[in-house]
Amino acid sequence: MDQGASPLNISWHHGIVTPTTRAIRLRQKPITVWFTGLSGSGKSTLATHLELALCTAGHATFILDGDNVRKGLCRDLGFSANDRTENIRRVAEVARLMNDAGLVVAAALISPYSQDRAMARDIIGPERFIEVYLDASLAVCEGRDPKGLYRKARTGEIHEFTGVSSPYQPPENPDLTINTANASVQDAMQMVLAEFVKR
Ligand code: ADX
Repeated sequence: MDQGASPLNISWHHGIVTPTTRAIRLRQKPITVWFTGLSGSGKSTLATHLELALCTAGHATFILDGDNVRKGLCRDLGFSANDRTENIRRVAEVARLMNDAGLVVAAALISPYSQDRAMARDIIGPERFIEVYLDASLAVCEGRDPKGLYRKARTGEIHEFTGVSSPYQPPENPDLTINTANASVQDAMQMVLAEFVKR
């Protein structure tokens, strides 16, 4: 992202303590693991288990979960394409600040549009961004329906529901794809941790 002069006459004020210094202080490389997939594909579950594993190993972490940010930071946003783009933009900006603070971030958002995920990668920085696609079919996710939302989407009680009445564009070149219909949470975790260590 451009941190130089802007048309609003705002320029980036550099601190004396740098992101590198903060990361060294925390003895870790700040990364954002970005989970994308349909509702019910296991994003929040994996993000919480990843955080537990990393936290237990001594890392400083934070989870940015779509459902949670939509209760505060993004409470003014709905599920139109434009609102989802703005949702992803805000979360990506927060992830970037958290990475600058030295934290390892797990982001769990449907993030259904390829363009929005590319924007998130751009905002956070490709070297800090791991895109994990939770590849579970609509049938599997709808079968799970942990929040009863697919049922409501089918009866028309919820509009623009991803997979039912709103599109999901699967990533073409994710850093990692996990089929959560077959893999256990522990298996999936091992795959994510392996990718994390690789970085
Ligand atoms: S995103 O598309 O903008 O990335 P996000 O991950 O923040 O979505 O929020 C998705 C969560 O909102 C789902 O887990 C679900 O609980 C809830 N939700 C409510 N309405 C919808 C909808 N129309 N489409 C998808 N998710 C919805």
